[in-house]
Amino acid sequence: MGIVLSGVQPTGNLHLGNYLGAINNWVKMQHEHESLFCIVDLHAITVRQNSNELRESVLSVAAAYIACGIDPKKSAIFCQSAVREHTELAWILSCNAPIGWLNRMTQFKEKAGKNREKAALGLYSYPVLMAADILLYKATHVPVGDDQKQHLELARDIAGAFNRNYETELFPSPEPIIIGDTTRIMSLRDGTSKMSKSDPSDNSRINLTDNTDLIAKKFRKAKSDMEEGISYDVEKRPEVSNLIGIYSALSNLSRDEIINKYANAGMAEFKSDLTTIAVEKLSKISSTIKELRENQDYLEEILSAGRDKARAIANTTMQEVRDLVGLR
Ligand code: AQP
Repeated sequence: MGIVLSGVQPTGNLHLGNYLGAINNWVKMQHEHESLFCIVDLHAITVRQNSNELRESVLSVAAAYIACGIDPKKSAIFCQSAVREHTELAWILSCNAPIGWLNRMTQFKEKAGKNREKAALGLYSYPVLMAADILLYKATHVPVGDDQKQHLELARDIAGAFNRNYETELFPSPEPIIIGDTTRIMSLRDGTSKMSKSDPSDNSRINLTDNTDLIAKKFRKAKSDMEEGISYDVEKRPEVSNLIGIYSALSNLSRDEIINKYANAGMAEFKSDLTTIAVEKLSKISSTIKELRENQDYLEEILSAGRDKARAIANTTMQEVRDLVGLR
């Protein structure tokens, strides 16, 4: 049995990418490991957030975790900023992380874009805070989508650097768990960029709270191409390949089985069946999110219990870290 840690930023509506790339795997893993699932609001503020929306969004993400199948009796669900040790450890780790390692992070380059000089320091050092999130609980397994692989490798390097610098074996090397063929769900409007909460076009993603009509509309409007039929080729047909990937992840059919199934069918039939499968999977999740969202007291209770469980572990680790570093 290991320790599982993962999280999502409360930056908007959770979408199919968050579900298939991350949360769906957490649900399975919580039965095999001690699990902690964080709502990473400190990561969210690396870009400007409205404070009221941020506070509310933490509750929505907690509701989504539970609706997707995270069992709060088994797993701790908590808000990152409620456990102050995350930021304390992040500072200490940042003193052990060479700038050269951070300079390689592609997500910073993508998110900062041309405005790099004006990007916040927190956006740049975000991966160090993520390393702290993981190492604070001595997590051994970190289930994430493919987009987080580089940050996980950095967390492993930072764990190694700290252990070497302080001649200790305090931090285990966290293993990235990236499961299945469909580990990066792409935008429905552009098959070369990932499905994302912050994409200005709502049509680019399927939100976990979308109703049947919206899901049908979004898949109907999803970009495809001029080629005949259904075939998988990420380079030449990124959008169609993404839809096949989504179909496969939702149905447990392999890509080849899907391609054979629609060998003589058109795009409209394929998209209509994809809608049916998505609605089947998501309608229960979306109605449970709505129900839970109306029960704020229950969500607050879950978050408090999760916070207490997380704090107990975080406290012990930080004491060990302070002793090693020589802090009073
Ligand atoms: N498109 C995706 N496909 C597969 N997995 C994904 N994840 C996110 N998008 C996809 C996985 O979901 C977990 C939580 O991600 P996050 O919300 O904390 O941050 P993110 O990766 O930056 O997601 P977004 O939607 O793009 O958020 P914004 O727009 O706020 O930056 C992670 O495990 C991630 O891999």
